[in-house]
Amino acid sequence: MAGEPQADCLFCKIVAGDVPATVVRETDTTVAFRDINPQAPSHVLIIPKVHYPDAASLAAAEPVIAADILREAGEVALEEKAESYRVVFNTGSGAGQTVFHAHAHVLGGRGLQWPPG
Ligand code: IU
Repeated sequence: MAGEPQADCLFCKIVAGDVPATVVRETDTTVAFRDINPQAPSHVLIIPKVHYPDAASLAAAEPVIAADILREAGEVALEEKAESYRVVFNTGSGAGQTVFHAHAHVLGGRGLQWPPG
């Protein structure tokens, strides 16, 4: 069923506590944890506790939770003392998505180039 945990999903396992992660924030609907392969001095992932394969499908089914993720991005940036930061939703393998459970990357702590690669 839509939103239900998927047995083969790494981020569902992190939500369940079955795979360790360095959690920095948690709400009723989201978990924020440090990326294991950071691309900036501060690189935090924010995921919904429900399973949807990407940000757009999450927003279509659960718009309030999608908004929770954006609000959490601001809270993470504040806690990380990132005055400027970038929120990225890689969507599709051609855009670099490797984990098909919706997630926001929050990157900060250095200057960020535009356009991204
Ligand atoms: P992507 O947008 O799907 O490529 O992002 C997935 C991220 O998940 C990527 O930056 C990985 O470094 C990160 N990650 C993680 O934090 N912990 C893990 O166990 C695995 C991937 I696998």
